[in-house]
Amino acid sequence: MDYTTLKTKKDGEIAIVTISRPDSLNALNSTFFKEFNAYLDSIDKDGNVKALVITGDGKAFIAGADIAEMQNMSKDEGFQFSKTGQNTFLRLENLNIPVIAAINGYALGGGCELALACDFRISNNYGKFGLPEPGLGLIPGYGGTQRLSRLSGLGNALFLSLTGQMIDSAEALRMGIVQKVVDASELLNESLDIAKKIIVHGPNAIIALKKVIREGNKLDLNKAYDLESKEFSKLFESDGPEGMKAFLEKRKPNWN
Ligand code: CO8
Repeated sequence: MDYTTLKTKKDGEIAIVTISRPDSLNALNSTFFKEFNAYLDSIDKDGNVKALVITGDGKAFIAGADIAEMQNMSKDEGFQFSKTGQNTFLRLENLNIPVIAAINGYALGGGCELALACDFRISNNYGKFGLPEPGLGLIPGYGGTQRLSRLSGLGNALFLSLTGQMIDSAEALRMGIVQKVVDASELLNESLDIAKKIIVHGPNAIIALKKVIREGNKLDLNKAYDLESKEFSKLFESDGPEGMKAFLEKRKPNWN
């Protein structure tokens, strides 16, 4: 498929997608959501993608949902636009491969929300984060109100969303919103290096980790421990035997 809002490529088994609407700082519109879902379909079909890196074209990661498209929406259209975004970002969050946001500039509103749906975030020193929606008379509508408070705590979520204040990457690191800050020239290489370190691990262990950490976070603690034991034990019938055998034989595991 030819995309108008995305640039896609692969580095070995790692897919890289660049959100590309530079004239509007990569603002998310309906076409983006259609194309991004088609792109996720293509990753599923490919069968040989082990990690996904998401970045933005130009000086922005994503400056939010497209305000020009939203301004004339009715209440019902606004609800639908919010649900489309929520469903897309839930799909992203639930992919069974690691997803890294490589944040190259403004990550505002819906752009910050997309980053929050990734497994973790690497930012360059130009990264800027914020939820400026209340200044537009809106609130975040792609799951960001819930993800930010779970990631960074109620105080930080309320502070950032009520003030609409933009913070830099150092502050985002301090709040636990990004996990690493690197020089601008290193952003993509560093993100790919991290992805490469992850994908040598047992593929079923990666799926189990994402499931246990993400689902466990929503459960009562005892139920979360049960989920951990269940997923841990299942690995004794998939990646575990080969991983442990390879360690004892002082060789790299062959996950096939
Ligand atoms: N939507 C549409 N166009 C945008 C957006 C956006 N979010 N952000 C920037 N643009 C456009 C500008 O209008 C401008 O277009 P033009 O050249 O035609 O005038 C172009 O991009 C360049 O932008 P600026 O000239 O403003 O660039 P600056 O470097 O001066 O400023 C900023 C950069 C600070 C990022 C500034 O552009 C800005 O404040 N952008 C808006 C940020 C924002 O408010 N984002 C939140 C949007 S709302 C949202 O995301 C809600 C998500 C939940 C939706 C739920 C569904 C209903």
